[in-house]
Amino acid sequence: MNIKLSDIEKTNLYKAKKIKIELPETPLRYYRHGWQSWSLAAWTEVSSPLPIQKPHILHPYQTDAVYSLEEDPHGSWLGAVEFSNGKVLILGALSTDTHVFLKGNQLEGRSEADEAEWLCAYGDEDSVFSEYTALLGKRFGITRKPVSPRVWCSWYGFYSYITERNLIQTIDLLDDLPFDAIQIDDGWQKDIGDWEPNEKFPSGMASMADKIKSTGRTAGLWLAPLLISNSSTLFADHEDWVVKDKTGKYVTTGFNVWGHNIYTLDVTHPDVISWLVDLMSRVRRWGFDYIKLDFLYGGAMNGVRHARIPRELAFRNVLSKIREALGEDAYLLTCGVPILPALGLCDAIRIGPDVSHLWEDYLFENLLQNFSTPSARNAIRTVVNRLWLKPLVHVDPDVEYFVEKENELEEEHKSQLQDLALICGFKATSDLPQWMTRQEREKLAGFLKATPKIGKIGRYKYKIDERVVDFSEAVELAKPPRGFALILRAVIGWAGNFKVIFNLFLALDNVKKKRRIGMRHLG
Ligand code: 9PG
Repeated sequence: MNIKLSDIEKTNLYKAKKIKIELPETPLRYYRHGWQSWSLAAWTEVSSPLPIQKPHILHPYQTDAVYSLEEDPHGSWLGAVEFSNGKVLILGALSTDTHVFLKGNQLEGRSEADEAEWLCAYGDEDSVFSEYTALLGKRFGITRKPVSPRVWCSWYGFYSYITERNLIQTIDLLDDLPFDAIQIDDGWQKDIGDWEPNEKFPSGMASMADKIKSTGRTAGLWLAPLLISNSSTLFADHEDWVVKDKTGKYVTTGFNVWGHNIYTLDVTHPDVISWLVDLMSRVRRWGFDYIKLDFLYGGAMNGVRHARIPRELAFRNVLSKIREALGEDAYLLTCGVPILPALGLCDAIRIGPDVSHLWEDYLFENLLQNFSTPSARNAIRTVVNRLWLKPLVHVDPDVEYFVEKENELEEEHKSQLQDLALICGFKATSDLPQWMTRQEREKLAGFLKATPKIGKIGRYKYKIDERVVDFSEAVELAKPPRGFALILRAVIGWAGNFKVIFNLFLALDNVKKKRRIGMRHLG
């Protein structure tokens, strides 16, 4: 289907497998919307398009691998362009399994499935995005929970070095801080796929949930239920549940964060679905009512599945079974999740990459122009650019920091994270009470209690009560490297594609993490 911008009165809906809108002039900027939580969402300059993301080994982790090598500006489900008159044209799908490209002076939407429904709207940025949001809400549904809980999450405090003993100590020290939920993150399980407590949790998960609930809070638990490690018992027992590609090779769901090869379960396999349903019921029986499901993109990756249905639809179907098994009364946060297919089926979505106690990561951001790796700045950029999702679902910007210990963020950067969380209306931290000074503890308590009035005054500018906050600097994308840095980038980008080198890099990162939380600090 071919349309001209002049055909678009204000708002139009079309049904097509492929739709092309001819633009009267080359737009100034393109709004690129990444596939899953950690993928970049940003307005990019059409005159200097972003290069193909490096290193390639990270593509399955950070992008929709099907489109990772596309050179034209592109994104998942929607794309928007900004013209010299400041007006914005949005092309947004109301169906899963769709992708948008900017090819010269054409905005093009494509569906991997059958005909998709598309919204084209032209006008003021906020109003065209609101029109899209309103239609998405009608088609996909919105969260029914009025507010999101204030969460203490274990990840950035303990990483996977969490133990029952340290957690109990932390819970006790959180004492009267106004958290509604305490969520145990990665590190409690036997293996990816074997969702039973490991030897660091000798009392078991029901006992941990009881401990949390005895403080009057909701117990939360992290799982990556769609992933499977080749080291797990699940893999040994059910190798046939794993998604393979057309040549019969396992689809790699990323590199081996947990020290093994990580694959993904076939979410269309009836036995996998029953296994997932059982798992969700077990977690509820243990006593967890706040559930963070992570690395969900695995369920929508390209591959051969039992049922031949479009990959994102397959994922949406299984998420709806998961939701049903958890029950509407559970609070479900999805993470590492393809955004559109999750709408209406969860209460909150992580809408950016991981934060970190570092503002930026020179190697990834400046040299490789990779904006999906953990850093405070990367998180802020993508979250600010995804705030249009707020009317549909609670938007999780990841955690905020308050303590100075083992944290390299400047006060100003910590404040930016905190302000963004106030704007999102989703508050969380992993700061260890063991590390807090009295003032830091008071600051955190004040933040958790605050309910300011939020107003938007520009693309990146907000008002929090009477205070103006501006994220314009944070969202800027690092310019492509020049001179020697360009050579360095080529070498590092190339070297990073070798598993051995990448694993070495990961091992070093782990040493740093372990040192940072060093159990010596915990007494
Ligand atoms: C637990 C964490 C936390 C965090 C999630 C997710 O290697 N990686 O590319 C990578 C990306 C994200 C990530 C971990 C590793 O973080 O966002 O909040 O739950 O998993 O493992």
